Amino acid sequence: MIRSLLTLGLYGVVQHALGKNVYLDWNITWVIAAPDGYARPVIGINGQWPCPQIDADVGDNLIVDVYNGLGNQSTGIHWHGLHQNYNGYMDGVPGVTQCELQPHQRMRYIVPMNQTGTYWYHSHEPGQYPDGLRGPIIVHDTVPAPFHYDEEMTLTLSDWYHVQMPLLVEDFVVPGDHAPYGGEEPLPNAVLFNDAINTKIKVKPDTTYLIHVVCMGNWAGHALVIDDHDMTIVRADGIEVEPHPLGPQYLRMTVGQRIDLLLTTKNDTSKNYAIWDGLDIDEMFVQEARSMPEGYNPNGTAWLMYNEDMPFPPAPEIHINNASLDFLDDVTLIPRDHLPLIDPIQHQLILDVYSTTVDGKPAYSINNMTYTAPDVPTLYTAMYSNEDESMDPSLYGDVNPFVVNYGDVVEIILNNHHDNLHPWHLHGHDFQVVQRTYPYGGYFNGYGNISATPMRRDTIMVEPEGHFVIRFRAMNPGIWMFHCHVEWHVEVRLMAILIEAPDQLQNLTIPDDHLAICGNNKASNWAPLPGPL
Ligand SMILES: *[C@@H]1O[C@H](CO)[C@@H](O)[C@H](O)[C@H]1NC(C)=O
Ligand SMILES: *[C@@H]1O[C@H](CO)[C@@H](O)[C@H](O)[C@H]1NC(C)=O
Ligand SMILES: *[C@@H]1O[C@H](CO)[C@@H](O)[C@H](O)[C@H]1NC(C)=O
Ligand SMILES: *[C@@H]1O[C@H](CO)[C@@H](O)[C@H](O)[C@H]1NC(C)=O
Ligand SMILES: *[C@@H]1O[C@H](CO)[C@@H](O)[C@H](O)[C@H]1NC(C)=O
Ligand SMILES: *[C@@H]1O[C@H](CO)[C@@H](O)[C@H](O)[C@H]1NC(C)=O
Ligand SMILES: *[C@@H]1O[C@H](CO)[C@@H](O)[C@H](O)[C@H]1NC(C)=O
Ligand SMILES: *[C@@H]1O[C@H](CO)[C@@H](O)[C@H](O)[C@H]1NC(C)=O
Ligand SMILES: *[C@@H]1O[C@H](CO)[C@@H](O)[C@H](O)[C@H]1NC(C)=O
Ligand SMILES: [Cu+2]
Repeated sequence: MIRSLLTLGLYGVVQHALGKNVYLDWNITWVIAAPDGYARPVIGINGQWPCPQIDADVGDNLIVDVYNGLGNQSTGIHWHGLHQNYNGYMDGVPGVTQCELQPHQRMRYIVPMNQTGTYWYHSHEPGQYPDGLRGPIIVHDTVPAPFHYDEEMTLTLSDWYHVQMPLLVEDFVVPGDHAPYGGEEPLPNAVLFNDAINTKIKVKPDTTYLIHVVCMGNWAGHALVIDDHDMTIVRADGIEVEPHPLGPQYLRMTVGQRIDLLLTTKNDTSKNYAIWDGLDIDEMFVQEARSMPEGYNPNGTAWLMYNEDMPFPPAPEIHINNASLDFLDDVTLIPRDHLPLIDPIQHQLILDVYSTTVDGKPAYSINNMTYTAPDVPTLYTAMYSNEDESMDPSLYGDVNPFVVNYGDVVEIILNNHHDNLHPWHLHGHDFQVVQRTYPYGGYFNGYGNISATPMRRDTIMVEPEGHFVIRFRAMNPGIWMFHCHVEWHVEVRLMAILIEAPDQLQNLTIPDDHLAICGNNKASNWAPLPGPL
């Protein structure tokens, strides 16, 4: 006993001593940019857009001072995929873990870089990140990776719009013919690779690259193909997996997901090769009974550039529309640590999701309730109530609150009663994906042939009229969003709140600068109490 305590203490000290601070000073402002040739105001950082990639080593502390220089919009920055153990007030979700950071206000985020792999940051102000406020976070390991590579690169994928989100949202969240289909999402104007079109990625011959692919778009899923090159998956959402060569299968990613790939270039530098990104029209656009306008191109092309003097060929013809089953099923990946199925479950949550209307406007419901933003951030409601009160879901209002006890093995079953797919993201955790149906695979009706070592990730797609089952252990007291990552669907309130061990939150201390921004917020009638009750 004494020995293990000592070891723990020492481990903590060593970790602290090794880690460094990665300090960033951000002024968030409007910048004019033309990623696809069309100039428009986008949200950038320190006068730059694309927003910078953050690189850190595992064990570092990321410290970001954020000043909202936008003038006309509030913000809040979320660190997608980073677990924030006992640190949930740094999760960056306005209305949930903090007040909105209003124009001319500033606040500091301190985020431990405690996981290796590929993550990203983005605004969590509803509808904001597709206007540009997003970027990759790469957390490097301090020990050599279990797989070989020579060089690293990042590839971001995104759909892109010419019109700013507030205007698009105004047209989207209206009563209309398309209800109850959750509104008719506007079609993107472009497909971006590394926030540009016609992107040429210079590569060296006979070199193995570790490619950090980050899917940071608004809506569509992406199918990624690199002509005549095999790719091997080594991480999904930061979780190392048994190396999985894609072979003839396609890689499909939803918004929010990250995949780390190994790719070895050819010896021969006489040719360039197309990279194809097909937006997921099959299940996302067409299901909405939408007809594409004449000439609409849902595909983007970039290139692996071996030789700038040689031609840049068109993308290969890919038969993606009839080939849903040719996508790699990410549920078949095996985590390298072989963490066994967490069992038995202690708390099962069943979420039945419908698209519906509220006051005639498109909305989604979970168990017949639609999320309504609270006046006080839900984390503060939990923290400033007493332990017993905090466990009562009715304390939290219409935020689809799901209260779980500390240490419980939680299973979430999500039945998607909508004829469209949705990428679900859980903050504060990764989770085991116990099962997921194919499209129209029906609602939960018992377990199928489930893996003894299930895949873990933090964002998982549910297919139309199908379901998924995920599990995790509730060891991270906090208030965590569980939501569809499609920003259109956040606008129509497709979200729930996991209220995890709220009776352990009373002794957290919210930094003064986080409380200070609440002053003239929506939560103006609310003043934090001096301490726990
Ligand atoms: C932020 O940037 C804007 C635009 O360049 C500038 O006007 C403003 O003074 C900057 N604010 C801070 C606090 O750096
Ligand atoms: C906010 O300011 C930007 C930059 O000037 C402008 O393009 C945008 O239309 C404004 N948005 C709103 C909602 O007023
Ligand atoms: C770091 O990760 C370990 C293992 O997942 C976890 O036990 C610990 O609480 C984490 N610490 C922080 C500060 O996130
Ligand atoms: C590259 O060239 C070297 C030497 O010519 C050869 O040994 C190697 O097998 C080649 N690699 C590939 C991938 O063709
Ligand atoms: C998009 O790519 C697919 C697959 O290669 C192809 O069938 C389709 O014609 C392309 N669409 C357009 C508009 O180019
Ligand atoms: C998909 O379409 C291609 C080209 O039309 C065809 O060759 C292939 O057999 C089709 N696959 C399936 C599963 O229908
Ligand atoms: C939810 O609403 C649907 C449709 O209105 C209804 O059929 C169903 O019984 C309701 N479910 C619950 C649990 O109330
Ligand atoms: C269950 O899944 C495992 C791993 O995918 C597979 O090897 C096995 O054959 C499956 N069993 C049945 C009964 O389908
Ligand atoms: C906070 O309270 C919880 C339970 O009440 C306890 O487990 C935890 O150790 C406390 N943390 C600190 C830093 O006091
Ligand atoms: Cu969705």
